[in-house]
Amino acid sequence: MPFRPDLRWSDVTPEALFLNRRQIIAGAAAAMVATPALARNKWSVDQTPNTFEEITGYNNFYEFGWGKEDPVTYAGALTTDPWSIEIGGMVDKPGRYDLADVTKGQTIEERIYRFRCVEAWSMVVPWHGFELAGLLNRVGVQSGAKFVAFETLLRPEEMPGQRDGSFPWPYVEGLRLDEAMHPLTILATGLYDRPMPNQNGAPIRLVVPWKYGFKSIKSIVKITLTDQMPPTTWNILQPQEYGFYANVNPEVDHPRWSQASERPIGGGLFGGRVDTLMFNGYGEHVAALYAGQDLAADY
Ligand SMILES: Nc1nc2c(c(=O)[nH]1)N[C@H]1C(S)=C(S)[C@@H](COP(=O)(O)O)O[C@H]1N2
Ligand SMILES: [Mo]
Repeated sequence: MPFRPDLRWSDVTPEALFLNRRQIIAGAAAAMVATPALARNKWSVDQTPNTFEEITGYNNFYEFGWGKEDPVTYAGALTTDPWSIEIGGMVDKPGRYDLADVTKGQTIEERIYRFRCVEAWSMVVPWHGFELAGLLNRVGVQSGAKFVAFETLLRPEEMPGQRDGSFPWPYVEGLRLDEAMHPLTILATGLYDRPMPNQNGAPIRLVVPWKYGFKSIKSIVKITLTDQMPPTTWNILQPQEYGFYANVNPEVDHPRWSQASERPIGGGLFGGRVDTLMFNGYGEHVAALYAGQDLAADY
């Protein structure tokens, strides 16, 4: 997001060099198998994660500015403790839940997920988190609820980007209830065995790995169950470019650039583009959610 694919010189690196890099990485991955931090669970991809520096130094968090390095530069000022989430709408136990209460009883797992931004860059991130379904089941989703709406903190004193009044703050996102209940959908509280860095959405953010990155809303303070499709920030701003679903789809281009390939961050000297996978490679788990839908219309 938002206005251009961020092309770099590394995008034009010849494919032969990229293949060479894959061999180097394969060797590095083999050497790391014994590291406990990389223990796999069934939802994790078998790919070497990006470095901590890459994941925490190149971000989109417009509350802190429009540049990729604004979040790492300015997000340190965000107060993340105390933190609570207001959970409401069509739930049995609405209320304001302290962060400790939100995570209570949930199993925090490592999930190594691919992450694909709609701008056509990608990373592999070793998140720590728990299934959103665990929290929704605990608060009790009422029958008739069809969607989950999320909202980010509104705090312009600490978030310089929010002083830009032309943007419809706070950042809002939403999922259909079946998407929200899917085991791949997590609330992440950390990465690389550390609490979530502020620039990545401390203290708790959504991660939906088969959708474009903008769905994975950061620093959540409100979750609402509803029977109406909720408004979402990028759809409000540019509805013809960003839909509600935003499933990663190499066959449906953004009106201003192709989504057929992506630039893995950290490609460096040998970096090149790789093919983007349908549902970001998670199709075997999520394609059934969209049976009968026209994904070109429901983009
Ligand atoms: N509140 C909020 N959440 C957000 C954003 C944002 O600007 N504000 N940016 C989104 C976009 S466009 C992307 S690609 C991812 C980036 O996550 P990362 O910085 O952890 O890689 O966060 C998403 N969540
Ligand atoms: Mo993004």
